[in-house]
Amino acid sequence: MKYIKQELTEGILTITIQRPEALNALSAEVLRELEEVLDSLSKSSEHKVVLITGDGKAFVAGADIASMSTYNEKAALEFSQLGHRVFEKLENADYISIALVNGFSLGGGLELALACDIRYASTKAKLGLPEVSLGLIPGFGGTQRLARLIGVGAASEWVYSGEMFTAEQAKSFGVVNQVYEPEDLLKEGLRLAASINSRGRLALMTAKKTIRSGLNHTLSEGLRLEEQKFSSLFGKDESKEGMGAFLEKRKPQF
Ligand code: DAK
Repeated sequence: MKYIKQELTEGILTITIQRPEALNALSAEVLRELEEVLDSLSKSSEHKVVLITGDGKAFVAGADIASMSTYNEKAALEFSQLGHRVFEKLENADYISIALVNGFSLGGGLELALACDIRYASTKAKLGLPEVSLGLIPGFGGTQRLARLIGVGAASEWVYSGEMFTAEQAKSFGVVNQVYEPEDLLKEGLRLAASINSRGRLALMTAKKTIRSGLNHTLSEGLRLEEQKFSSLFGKDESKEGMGAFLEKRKPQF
């Protein structure tokens, strides 16, 4: 693969977007490679948690402006559909994804992070949706996922101003979960990943699906969904082991 590196550290997979000469900007080629990696991960069902980061000083500085500048409406629609398809695969994947936002995370780069389940950022990160400064709007889910994550008012500030925010500001908006010094980002990401990895896969995936589907329902429908998903775990090997281990005062083996 030219643009995506995959690395295992203590059993945890890190996917690195690697196109540093363009600050890891997402061209169609980069998106297709990412899709290939996501497809192979979902086929193998090997990982409960995956880290995603960028090489060099950027996480991802956006969709590739050089390619986009040549697009007509049809090509732009195809590009947007490609991005949506890839990011939806990530969002709905059978593992928990953690974005390690090591640097610039702009436009499509922030949208990639928003499709992940959890975001940790380095103090060096700068985040934003600068599309309006290019005469565009976010095209890989930014208008929808950011508003769902932080609310319409806050998302409106990000989308309409096109400004870049520091990692601390992004944390205060709720865009990122935690902020760490650059040298600690991977270590903290691996620590969180190891914690998630020690939990039961079925419980993790059921929780993820319940949170994600709940967003598309009313509260009352979401609560009914939770009843169903919660009860579906009873009688399963995993919950027998989890509750049994608690009662036997030992660590569960998932
Ligand atoms: N695309 C292509 N190349 C990029 C890039 C990008 N998004 N960002 C940076 N680069 C390239 C630069 O052109 C430069 O290339 P060379 O000149 O060396 O060949 C190299 O990366 C290093 O960048 P700089 O020299 O600019 O580095 P600085 O540290 O000075 O500045 C920066 C870093 C991140 C502030 C700056 O590079 C910058 O402002 N980059 C653009 C950020 C941006 O506007 N990102 C949002 C892109 S728009 C849609 C689908 C998707 C989208 C919208 C619609 N539909 C199809 C409807 C999504 C849109 C976006 O993501």
